[in-house]
This record gives sequence, structure tokens and C-alpha cells, in this order.
Amino acid sequence: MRIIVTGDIHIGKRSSAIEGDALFLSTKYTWEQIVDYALNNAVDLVVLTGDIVDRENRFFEAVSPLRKGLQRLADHHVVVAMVAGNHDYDVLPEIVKTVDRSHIFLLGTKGDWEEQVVTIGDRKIRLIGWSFTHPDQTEDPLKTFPAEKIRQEELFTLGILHGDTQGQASRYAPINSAVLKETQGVDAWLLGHIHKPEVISAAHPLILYPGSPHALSPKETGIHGPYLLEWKDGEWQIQQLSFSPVRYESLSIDISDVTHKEHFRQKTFRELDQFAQELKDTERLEYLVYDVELRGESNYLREFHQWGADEIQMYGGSQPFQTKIRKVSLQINPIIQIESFYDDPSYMGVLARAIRALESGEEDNHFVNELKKEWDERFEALWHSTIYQPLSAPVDQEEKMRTTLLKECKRLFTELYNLRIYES
Ligand SMILES: [Mn+2]
Repeated sequence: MRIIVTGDIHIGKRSSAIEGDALFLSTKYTWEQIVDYALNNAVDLVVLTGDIVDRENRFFEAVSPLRKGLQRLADHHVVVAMVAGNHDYDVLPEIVKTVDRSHIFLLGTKGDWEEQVVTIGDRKIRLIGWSFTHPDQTEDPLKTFPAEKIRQEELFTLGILHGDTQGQASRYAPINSAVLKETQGVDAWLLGHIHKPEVISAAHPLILYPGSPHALSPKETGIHGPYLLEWKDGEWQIQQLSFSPVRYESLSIDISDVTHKEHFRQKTFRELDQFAQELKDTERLEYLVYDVELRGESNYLREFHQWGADEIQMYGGSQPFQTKIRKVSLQINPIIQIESFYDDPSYMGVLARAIRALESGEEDNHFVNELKKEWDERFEALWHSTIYQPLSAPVDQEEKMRTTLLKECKRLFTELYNLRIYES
């Protein structure tokens, strides 16, 4: 028995942070790929765990591709089982009404758990699911799960649910994965809502968030794609298919040993290439979007700012997919001996002594005391202006002031230090 599980496709959306109107950027493209895969690989059952359609474009862009895909699956007698999520609780029932429903089951649209027994090959399978009926569902749907009935009737059972395991305060059907683990008689829980793929339990019952099969934004890093499940000899075999045509990645590069532009370019390009090289096995990648962080210890802060903006952007990659650097951020600590400026009469010395005072808590530093006085005056003025009346006073004003002043003194110190280096 071969099962494809996916959810949170958000048909109607496209991957962000990429310009152009290439077909593969739209999530409907990945939906079509999933249908093709199911038809070409003898898949028996397709499970869709909700938020298949995105709320924003639910009537305009999504209806036709979803309808077509479902109809193609139905024409080939592939069973489709699904539940609705917070994005498509209204549109999904409408779409399902318009297709051949002998093999398509949208479960639990009346606010209750609903089951359907289907026969696949020589095996009877119970599908049980619960759907959103409103955009907000603050109640835990597992509270009404017919646990006793499921436990007593011995049937191979798949539970399908769109819900949030990340806290009981969630507005999106808060559920507890410990409760799922304890449910007897369920062989797999197939979940939707969370876009990051996660196998919560690989044993019995299997508990799985397939995640979004098509990466939608730079927050959705890593592999995205549907899961192929096979039940063989009493256990689950799980495989994620890397279908997403877009991949977002964050890459951190240590530049501590870099001292000139040519070396910078060589080093960063090499690391970008190396990472992309590892991705060449991913099945259908069309576009790789990098967020690069330059990290380490160096006094060439200003250079790295410049090179980060200009040099890295010239990276093209040598892979069969396109690559783009979305942003470059710096986490570089300057290598400066602040102590050697303690007796310096210049502004550098003033800042060095202020940093020492702020770090050790000494109270007789003139410069720091002036800064604190100004902070108090400004804060007082702000506090008494009418705009801020409804705000409550921050709890630890003293600590906030200290950390802010320390950060600013260090920043200024580094700036001056670099000026001295580069002007000499
Ligand atoms: Mn959702």
C-alpha cells in the first residue's frame, strides 16, 4: 500500500523573494507534480491535511487547478482523503462538490469526527478526520475524538487532522502530540498546519507533519516535499520526496582569515558552491535562495559591509538551477584590545573608559554619568508626552539603559578604531 501525504500547499500562492513569473513559482505547479507522481507510481491513497487552498486567492486562482488534479486522481481510482484547515474551511467543500466523489472524501466538515472505510487492494482501511468549520478553532478537537470506538473495532486506521501542536493557546485547533501518541487503534496521525516537515513519532502510531511541499518564503528553509508512506510487514517506511522547485537556505561563512577582496570572493564562492553541490541530488530544484551570514573576528568591518553588498552578489553558481543571494548579514566581532586605550587622551580613550565603567559598574565615570543624565531627561520627556500615556513603564529601566549605552559605546569605539586603521 503506497500513500502520499501532503498538506499546506496553499494553492493560489507563490514563493516569495524571487522576481519573475516562472510557472514553477506558483504552488499549483507543485500540486500538479504531486498528482503526476501519484498517477505514475502506483500510489493507492493521497492524503491532504488541510490548507490545500490559500485563503487570499481561494476563488480566483486555486479552484481550477485543484479541481483538475482531484478529477485526474478520481479518473484513475486513486483514493483521496482530506480535511479542511483554517485557510480552506469554506472553499474546500465547494470544490469537492464539483468532482466525482466515489473516491474522494472530505472528512469532518460538520464540526465532528467523521469516518470512512475504504478498500485498497485486499485491505480495509478506516480514514477518520476532522475539519475546520471556522477560521478560528480554539477548542482541542481531540476532546471529542471517539477513542473508545476506534480502540474496540480492529481496523487499520489513519487519523487526519489540521491542528497546532505548538501550544494550547493556539487559535488553530490546539492539539497535544502526547495525546496523539496514546490513542490506541490509530496506525498513523497525518497532520497539517505547520509548514516545517516533522516526523514527531516514526514508531507506532506514526505521527507526521508533512509540512508545505512547496517552500513559500525564506523562513521555510530545508527540504520540502510530500511524504511517501508504505506499510510493509507491520511497520511504516517513510520517505520525503524533495519536490519543492524552490529552496531557501541560510549559510554562515567564517571570514576570520580573509584580508583582501580576491580572497573574500574565492572563499565565499567556494562555500556557496560546496553547499549547492550537495543539493544537486534533490529531484526538482529550479531556484536556490541564499541568506548569507558572514561571521568571525576581524577588523575589516567596513570592507565586509562593502564586499557583502557587491562581491557576493556576483555569484552565479555552476549548478543546473538558478541561485540568488537574498541578503548578507554580518556577525563579526572586531579584534581590538580595548584595554590599550584606557590611558589614551583621545575620544578612543573616553569610550574605552566608558565601556570599562559600564561593564564593571563603577559609578564615577564622568562621560557615562552625562550619558545617563541625558537618557533620564529624554525618557522623562517622552514619558510625559501625551502620545505615550497608555504605555506602562518598562520594568528594568536601569538595565536597559546600561546595555544600550554599552552597545553604542562599543559601536562608536569600533567605528573610530577602523577610521584610525584605514586613514593611517
Ligand atoms: Mn493552517
